[in-house]
Amino acid sequence: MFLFLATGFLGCSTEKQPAEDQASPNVIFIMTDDHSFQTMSAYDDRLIETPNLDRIGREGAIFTNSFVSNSICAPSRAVMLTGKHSHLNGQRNNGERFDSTQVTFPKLMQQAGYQTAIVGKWHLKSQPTGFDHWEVLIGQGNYYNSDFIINGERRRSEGYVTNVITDRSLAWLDQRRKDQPFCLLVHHKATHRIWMPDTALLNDFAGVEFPVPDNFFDNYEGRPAAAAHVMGIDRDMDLVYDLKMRDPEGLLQTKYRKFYERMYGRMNETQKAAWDAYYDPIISDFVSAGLEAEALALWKYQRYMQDYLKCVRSVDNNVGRLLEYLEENNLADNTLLVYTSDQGFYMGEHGWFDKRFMYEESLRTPLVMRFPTGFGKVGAIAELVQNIDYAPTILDFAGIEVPTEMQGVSLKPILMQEKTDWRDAVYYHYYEFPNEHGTKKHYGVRTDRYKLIHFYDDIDVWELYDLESDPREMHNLYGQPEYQDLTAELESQLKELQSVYQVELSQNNR
Ligand code: SGN
Ligand code: CA
Repeated sequence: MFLFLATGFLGCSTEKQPAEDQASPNVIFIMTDDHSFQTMSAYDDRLIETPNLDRIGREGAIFTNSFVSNSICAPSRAVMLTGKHSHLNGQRNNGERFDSTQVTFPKLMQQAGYQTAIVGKWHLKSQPTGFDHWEVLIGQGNYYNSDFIINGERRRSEGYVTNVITDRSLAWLDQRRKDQPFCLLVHHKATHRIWMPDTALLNDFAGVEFPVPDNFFDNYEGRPAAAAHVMGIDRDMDLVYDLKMRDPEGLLQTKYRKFYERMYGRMNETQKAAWDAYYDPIISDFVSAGLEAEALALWKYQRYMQDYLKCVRSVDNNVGRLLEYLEENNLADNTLLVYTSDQGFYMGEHGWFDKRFMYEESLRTPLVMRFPTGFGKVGAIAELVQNIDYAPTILDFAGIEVPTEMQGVSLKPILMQEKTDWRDAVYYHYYEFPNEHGTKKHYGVRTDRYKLIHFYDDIDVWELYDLESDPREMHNLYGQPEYQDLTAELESQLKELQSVYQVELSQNNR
């Protein structure tokens, strides 16, 4: 399958390897954790500029309708590896253990002669399989001086985790065998809660007042499942833990002081000094301001944006380092480069942080790709794509047959502008309940214009949205007489998808 032309160099980054020498493209799959499309400027430039992430899409393709199938971490990772929905790959929620004997795209690539590696967040409990090299964080990992399991051995890596994951990825690229194509998964911890910035970026965005979403003070009318949330910036975002207000007297109300102390405590003296120099004045201003109610909620939103966006900037800078490396090492032209997140996130829309809901902000996820020379269209792709499609797409680019058991489909025909019948709806199913954010179990269907959701288990509520007239999903149209026909149509689309994807709506797995 591969053209193995011995180029005869090892570990010398100045020598050029002609891209044509290798018939099969390399793959670099970068995935962040909880990075919202609202904070990637190619999608939305109100909050931050992300020149490096945008560049991937500009030189390749940007998917403007990219969705996940279950908006939470471990399930999304299992979908990404297997190309199957959660009920078939077995990873319905974060608590389960991934069955690592399953067919995954890295395994198939390894069998086909690729060198495979993963660096960063794994979160699937079982040991990674299908990788020649793996160095993964333990559980969620830590922002500072995190521990990694490197091919089975535990080691602490000093530094800020986004920089460390990039350093380790580049180190692996340097020492890999140069006569084989490779597939490298770079899985960042950022931008996960509690959004701890790199000390080097703490002073970025100084004095910036971020625009507040127009539905920040949502009252959840007509949406009881949304009303039952535990992810409100006003009520549930913790001053000390989430917002780093480590007041010296310990008077601020917090449920999680000891968790924050643990994270703060991981920093070395230099890191702590930079941290305190930035946060201490904010803490004293906050304590003396005595904010309440709406003013407090808005202050929290601004602080949340400050921290979150610095984590995004660090991702963008580090993706820039990786892009530079690919150019310097003559790898840019024969590498399929993918950037995505395990799901989207709320930037204050509906008053929230976190994800899980089938509403747009967490159903969508950023997705940009840059292609090996000769492949792929440049520009915006509006087709409805989903994370079940990643594995088939990568295998297809690598020239490896896509197993029929994978439920996603390769995006390559769209990218090659080959005429193709494409899906007109995506299926979604979220299972983790009870959970710390109160999100009920639900499933649903989304077409290019409409969305039908059924919340179930300890609740039985349907929601219907017209995304054209109500992009913020504030008006639940379900049950209104004029929408009866549309509802029936969407219900039948939903049933059809459940049948195609082999979903059994039994009591425990609806
Ligand atoms: C942690 C977070 C939650 C988050 C889940 C899932 N709490 O439990 O806010 O929803 O992870 O996130 S924290 O106190 O530990 O930060 S996921 O991305 O891993 O699915
Ligand atoms: Ca996540």
